[in-house]
Amino acid sequence: MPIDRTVVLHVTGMTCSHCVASITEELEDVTGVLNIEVILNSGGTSQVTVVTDHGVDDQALQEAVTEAGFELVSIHRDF
Ligand SMILES: [Cu+2]
Repeated sequence: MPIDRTVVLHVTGMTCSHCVASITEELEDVTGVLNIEVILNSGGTSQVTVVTDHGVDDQALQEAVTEAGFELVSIHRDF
């Protein structure tokens, strides 16, 4: 049985619920992504948790964040 794993992204440039919606939309399209959880820190560093069961490509996450118009400052994995 696959185990859900998380990747935590630290993202800057997000300010409101629209930002949360657009980053969620972009990340949902990345292969392997099951769920997204955003803790918005308006004007600061927001925490975006990506849940995956098969692993996910860092480069694809990076591109999704950029596509949404924000900056990925770091990636933390539990695996
Ligand atoms: Cu916004």
